[in-house]
Amino acid sequence: MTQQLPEGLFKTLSRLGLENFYPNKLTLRSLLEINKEDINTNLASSLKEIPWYFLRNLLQINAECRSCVQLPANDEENDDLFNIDLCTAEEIDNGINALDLIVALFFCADSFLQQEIALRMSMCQFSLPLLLPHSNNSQCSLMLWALRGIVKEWRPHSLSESKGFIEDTIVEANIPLYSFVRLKNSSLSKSQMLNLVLSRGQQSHNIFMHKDMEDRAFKKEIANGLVEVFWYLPCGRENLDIFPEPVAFANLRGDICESPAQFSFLVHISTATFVFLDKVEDKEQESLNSVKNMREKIFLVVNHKEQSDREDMMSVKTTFEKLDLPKTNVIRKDKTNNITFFSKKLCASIKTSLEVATINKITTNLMHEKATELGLSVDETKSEEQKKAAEEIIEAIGEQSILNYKKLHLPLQGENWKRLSKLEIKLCRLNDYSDLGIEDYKSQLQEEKTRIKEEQSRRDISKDMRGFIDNLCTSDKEKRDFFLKWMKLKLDTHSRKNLFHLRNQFKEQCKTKDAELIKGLDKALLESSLGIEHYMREMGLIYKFSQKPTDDVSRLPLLAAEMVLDGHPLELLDGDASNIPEKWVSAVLNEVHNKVGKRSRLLVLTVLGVQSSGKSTLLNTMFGVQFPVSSGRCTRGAYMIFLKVNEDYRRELNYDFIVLIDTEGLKSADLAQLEDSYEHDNQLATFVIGLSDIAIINTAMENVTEMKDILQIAVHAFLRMTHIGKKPACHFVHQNVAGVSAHSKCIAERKRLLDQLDEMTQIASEMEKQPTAKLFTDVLNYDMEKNNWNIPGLWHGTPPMAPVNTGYSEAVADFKKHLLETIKNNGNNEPTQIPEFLEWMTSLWRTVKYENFIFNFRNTLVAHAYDNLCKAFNQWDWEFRKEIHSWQHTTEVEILNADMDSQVEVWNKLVSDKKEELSGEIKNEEMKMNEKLKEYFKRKDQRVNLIEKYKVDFLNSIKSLTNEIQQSGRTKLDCVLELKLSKKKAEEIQRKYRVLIEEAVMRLLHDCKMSSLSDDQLTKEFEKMWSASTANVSGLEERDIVGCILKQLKKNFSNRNVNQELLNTDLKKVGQSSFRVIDEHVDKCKGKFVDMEQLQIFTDAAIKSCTQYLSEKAETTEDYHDSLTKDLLEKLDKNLEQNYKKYEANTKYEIDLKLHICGIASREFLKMHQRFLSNLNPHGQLEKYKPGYLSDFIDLYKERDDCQRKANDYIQLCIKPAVEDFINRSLGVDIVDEILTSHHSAEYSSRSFFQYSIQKELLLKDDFDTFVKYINSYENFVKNWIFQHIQQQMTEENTLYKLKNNKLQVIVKKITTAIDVASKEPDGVSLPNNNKSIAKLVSGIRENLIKDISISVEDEKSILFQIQSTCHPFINSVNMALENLATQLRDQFLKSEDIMETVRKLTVKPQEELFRRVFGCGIQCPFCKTPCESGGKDHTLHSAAIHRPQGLGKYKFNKTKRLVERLCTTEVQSNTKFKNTDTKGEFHPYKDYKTYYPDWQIPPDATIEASDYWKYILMKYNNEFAEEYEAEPANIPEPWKKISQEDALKGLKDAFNVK
Ligand SMILES: Nc1nc2c(ncn2[C@@H]2O[C@H](COP(=O)(O)OP(=O)(O)O)[C@@H](O)[C@H]2O)c(=O)[nH]1
Ligand SMILES: [Mg+2]
Ligand SMILES: [Zn+2]
Ligand SMILES: [Zn+2]
Repeated sequence: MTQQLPEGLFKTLSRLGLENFYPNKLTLRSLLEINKEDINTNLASSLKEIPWYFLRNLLQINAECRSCVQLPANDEENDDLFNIDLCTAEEIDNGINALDLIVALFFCADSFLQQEIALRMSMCQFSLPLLLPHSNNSQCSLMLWALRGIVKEWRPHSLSESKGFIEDTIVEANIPLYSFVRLKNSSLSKSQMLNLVLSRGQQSHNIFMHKDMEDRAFKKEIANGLVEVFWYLPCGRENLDIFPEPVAFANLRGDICESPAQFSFLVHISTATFVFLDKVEDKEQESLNSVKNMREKIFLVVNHKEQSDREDMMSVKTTFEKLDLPKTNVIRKDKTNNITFFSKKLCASIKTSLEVATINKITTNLMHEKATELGLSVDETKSEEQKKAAEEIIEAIGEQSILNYKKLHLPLQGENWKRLSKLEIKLCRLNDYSDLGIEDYKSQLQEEKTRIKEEQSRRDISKDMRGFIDNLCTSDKEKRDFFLKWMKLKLDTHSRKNLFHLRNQFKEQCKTKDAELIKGLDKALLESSLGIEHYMREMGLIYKFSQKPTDDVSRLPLLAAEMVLDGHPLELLDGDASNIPEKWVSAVLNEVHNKVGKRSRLLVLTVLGVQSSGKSTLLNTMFGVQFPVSSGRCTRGAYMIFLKVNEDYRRELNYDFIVLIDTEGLKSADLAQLEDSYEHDNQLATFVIGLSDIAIINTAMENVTEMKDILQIAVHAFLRMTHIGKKPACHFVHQNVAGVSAHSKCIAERKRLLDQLDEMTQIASEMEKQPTAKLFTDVLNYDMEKNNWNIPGLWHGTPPMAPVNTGYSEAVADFKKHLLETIKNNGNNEPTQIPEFLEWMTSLWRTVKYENFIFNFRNTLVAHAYDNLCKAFNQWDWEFRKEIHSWQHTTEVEILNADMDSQVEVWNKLVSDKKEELSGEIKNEEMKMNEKLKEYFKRKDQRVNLIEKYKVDFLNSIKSLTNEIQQSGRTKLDCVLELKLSKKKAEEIQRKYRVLIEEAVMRLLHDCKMSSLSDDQLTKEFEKMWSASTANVSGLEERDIVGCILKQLKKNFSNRNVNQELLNTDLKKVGQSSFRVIDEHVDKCKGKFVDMEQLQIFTDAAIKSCTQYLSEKAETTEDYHDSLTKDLLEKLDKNLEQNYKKYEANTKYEIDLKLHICGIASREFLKMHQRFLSNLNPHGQLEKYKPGYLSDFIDLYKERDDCQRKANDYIQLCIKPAVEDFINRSLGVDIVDEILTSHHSAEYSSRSFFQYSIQKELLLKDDFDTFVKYINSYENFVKNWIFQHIQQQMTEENTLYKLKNNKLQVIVKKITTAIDVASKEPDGVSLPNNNKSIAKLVSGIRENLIKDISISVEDEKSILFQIQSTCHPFINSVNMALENLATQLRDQFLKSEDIMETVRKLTVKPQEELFRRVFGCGIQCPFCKTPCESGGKDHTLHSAAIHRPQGLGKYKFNKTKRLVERLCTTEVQSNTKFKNTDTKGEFHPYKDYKTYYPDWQIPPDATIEASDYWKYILMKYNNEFAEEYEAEPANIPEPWKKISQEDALKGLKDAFNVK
């Protein structure tokens, strides 16, 4: 391609580095990408940079962009002044002719970029190309298409009076054209002359480029033959306007002989053609002759120079005669009059010619025709087909009203759609239900919704819509873009014509402030507007409502996705209906997500501000996009444009797209008087701010009250966002602030602004019932310096002739640069991808529809983030506990192994040292956990920013976790000490008798040696002796458990003024029968409402929970300890504290209740103590050794080797219990670990998932009794559930056996090693093989195991009594016996089936660990009794994913006794009221439940299906529940009856975000 280019063109293009873009390969799309260069403000430093610099600046409407054609002079290389070669070479490389640059860019730009360039050039008030020379000069083209996008407003003097104005596409506006051309010899510059003609006062501006503009002029290489055009437009003020009517000027570059076609074309379409000349050459004569038939239109402008020779003047004269020109058609510039004077003369003559009424005005048709006739090409022909297609659709509109047309052809967005939107709001507000029950009302609305949806889905796609879609469905993107552009152009023209009057009327009426009229007009305007967006909206609705999408319909999202990626705007919020087509937007954006390979990190940038404050202009200037700009738009809503980030820039910026959201219709001054506008604005602002990463608040300082309103709205929105964890960056843009002093002046202004914002924040936070925010900076990261931007006014002068202010463009560019840089440096948070964006969109919109935004926000992203944190927290929690359990284990063994002969004080000291150590240990773990939490909140992948506000909860949880562990750890140490003391007592007794027995055995042996006796006889003798010696063995003394408990109870009341006498009851007698609440238990003051029944229910539950605790404790093999009673009473206190105050129960109640419970406790604990003592009982211990002593006796008598038997006894009686103890102490942790890593681990991972698992299981099990248990004895139910679960898990694949066996192996190995070590002297030599070494060996073994297990010395002594063997055989025997023990235990493990039994004996109880993990705070919803499932140990707010119909929590209507079918989640959004004991029987609105239950968070259900689960349960077991609760069955709303089990399960899954 490039080879065929003419040399000149090729040279120019390649100098500019554009050769690869020729022809028309440079796309607008590619220029819209966010680029590294966007923040580059350096001047172009090489020729190849020039085009890009120019385009970048032009797209930002910087009127200085043309100055880049000249590179900065390179002084250093220029020191050789006289080197001529060098000079010229440099000249060439140093710049380019500006016209060449523009022509080159038009050659390379695609049709859409051409339009964009033209539009921006026109905003800069540059001349525009009308005819573009073709490279090979064979054909030039008329740039109708390129100019079509330009729309201007002006006020001709004929309309000055009426203040009317005209708005039109400039090329279609029928404006008279004056052409300026020149001959080869012409010394006057037409461009300069035109600039002079068109300049007036301040508005002097280089519209046309001319030689004198630059220091050095560069020769035109390719721009000859270019015709530029410029439109002069009046503003309607005599003193400012040069011409009273619009006038167009054309300027042909190069002389006419070079471009005869252009010349001829211009003469044909112009009102007048001015030919500039000094003299006429022969060839030119011919050219001029060719237009002789239009000679009246030709004017010769002759420069009469001083030294002009006669010959030149003669040539002019000849021409004049030959053409037979009227005399007035020659204008002579004399040497005396200067150029300005001459320009005035020219101007005057144009003015006169304008006054001629019959002046011919050009039309696009005429231009098109002439161009074709003269063999010029027209750029528009390329898209002829699409033009026709668009016209066809427009023609179909015809003369009918737009309203009518829309009804027929775009029916889906009509009344039904609006009604549907209203219904959705109603469903969220539930305000005007009448006599219907609220659930019924809700269902009714739901049904209407369904009906409308069905109705909508039955409509066929209209012919026009089909046409529209068909035209978009082309694989050729260019064709599609052409079609869209044509549609837009045609629709705009159509609307302009139709809306003109309405708009003017509207403007008039706004002054009168007649709200009714304004409302009417506003409606009329909305109804009459029709743009592409309406067709696109319809497309979305077709998709939304189609129930069984055909192929045609299901490919629509893909189509729209392509368009989004091409930079077309997508409607996000339909402001007409106040709704978002969620399904459609999601489908489209998901397609986008897929199309970009699921890498769609979005940066969302929104601009908010008063209508017509220049928001769209700002975005357009900043990013080169085309949001509709106009002073009279009447659309509302929000549109978004996706801008790709350039491939190379993505890594750096960390985003793939920048999404711009432009809002329309916010706080439009005219509409402010309409009633619902404030709410509408609030919705819009909250919604878009919630979606944004960056929000720009655009203010035009002109109107302070308007600005205040907008700020107020924004502050509300920001406040809401902090609550839900979003913190968009916020920038204030102050428009129309200029001047150098602005900055310093503004410091005061800004301070004032900040003060105002602070004030608004306070007001807003009170309104939102979130009074924590005091300052604006509490809500946002706001920096007075960095977040305020002053932007000078857009226009430099008075429109329409004013160019864009360079200051404006530069300030905007600066702002953009700053934004991109901060984005780049702000890599903290994980960027949002499309799916998350959609999630936000849905949840924000859902919440916006409710009145109480803050309390109603629900978002699965937040829920997920929270759930993940809970999971992590649970894991840390367990790690913490495990660490402490393990420490505890070692310490307990250590204490038990402490020297038995020491004084009690020594042990006390040991234990208190250990308590210190424990504190240190715990502190350490606490620190670790805090660190983990901190680290977690630094993570980038968990969306921690959303859950920032829960951080405090979790920090507190760590604290209370620490306290709890500390407490229980200390108690355990106390218990061990207690155990040790009891053991000591037992052993002392045991020792006494052992010595006695052993002496007796020796005596007996001595006696018997005299005679020879059989085994039987020996045994008999032994028995006699045994009975005699052990006859008086005393048992251990029983402690006064009842007394202990009573003491604790008194202690519990010690700080309070109660009659101690009351407490001196005989505990043994109380608590035998059930506890009844009596009148003396409550203070029945006047007017107070006390519900005795509720108090009884509460009391029963409290007692139940205590007895549960008691039986758990009493089951263990441990001894009673005072801390158990203390814990019990504390538990009860906590329960009372949370609940009983509201029942007005008094101290007598408390005393009676506590006595009752302590009575039960005294019996349980006594049993426990007795069992413990009987396990330790010295008599029993001695009996254990009886067979041993007997064997010893016989063996001694017979002088048999006792080695093997002794070794076996040693293992069985000393080692085995220790081994079992070891397993019991450590197995609990292993079981928990096992369950937490098994395939069921998820169920315990977080409270909400646990709830989900249980409820799912319940549903599938489908058993009424289980439901009753779950609802009414929740705690118990959960415990049983867990226990059963453990049982099941432990049985599966012999898990328990495996775990036990693992432990066994560990300890056996340790023992083996201990034996090995003990069998050697410290220097490694074996112990001598004698009898004495055995004692050494045995105590050696014990000492080696001192950290692992505890072996009783007393037992050892019994076994080693009179051992005869020598050491080495004994060692062998011990090893063998140990092996046997292992086998024996293994067999025992395999056989043992009672897992419950095993689990009960464990020191660390797995069921308790798991229960603690999932049970949470145990608080239940005050309305429906659903348990709280918030995470952490301490949380500020209780919450539950789904609530239940209140009847399930035993609520019934007073009158009818029917179960209440209402859901708290519905009531909190309605106007209903409740009364209960908390409200002292007064009615209180549900909406303000926080007054009574500030620590509950009950948001409305996200969807109507969310509570299907419990609706289904109530529906299914309505009668059973009624019977169970002694009530009448609930009134089930009709639609609930259609809910199936699958629906219920689905609702459950949705509510818990389980996929
Ligand atoms: N005088 C003046 N006009 C402006 C300025 N910014 C925008 N405009 C014009 O105000 C009108 C409305 O602008 P637009 O961007 O559509 O405002 P939006 O409704 O906030 O999006 C357009 O005609 C703009 O040309 C400005 O700073 N000064
Ligand atoms: Mg706008
Ligand atoms: Zn509830
Ligand atoms: Zn809670």
